[in-house]
Amino acid sequence: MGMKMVIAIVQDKDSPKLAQNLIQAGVRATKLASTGGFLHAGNTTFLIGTDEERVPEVLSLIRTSCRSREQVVTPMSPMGSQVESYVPYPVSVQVGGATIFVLDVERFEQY
Ligand code: 2BA
Repeated sequence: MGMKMVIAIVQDKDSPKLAQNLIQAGVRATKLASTGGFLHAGNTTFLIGTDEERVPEVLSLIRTSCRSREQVVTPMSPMGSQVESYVPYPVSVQVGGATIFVLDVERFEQY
């Protein structure tokens, strides 16, 4: 039976709920503190190694535990902007409920 690695990047706000739902379903996971490259804000990455046949269940647990939100970002002011009339105004971005990669696991060992 094939094994998959599900990598799910979720918002910090959703991570306790997802962790709890995974445990309840008997799905093993590792949580990593991560940082979004664009927002430079904290998010959480879950590494979930699971049998191939449980992947749909895992994806549905993620889908029901996480939701997308609008986040306001204030862009950094350009250099020297303090002398001129640069007004950095906040822009809103939609941050997804979860960004998911499903990878084939070539080999799994535990010692
Ligand atoms: P961030 O990189 O902080 O991105 C947060 C949100 O900002 C993104 O939400 C997207 O709506 C927007 N965004 C990101 N890059 C952008 C760009 N170049 N131009 C305009 N808007 C941009 P999501 O797409 O839902 O991504 C949420 C988080 O998932 C990301 O946080 C990042 O940590 C991760 N992620 C998304 N796509 C990824 C990928 N292809 N590889 C690795 N990590 C990814």
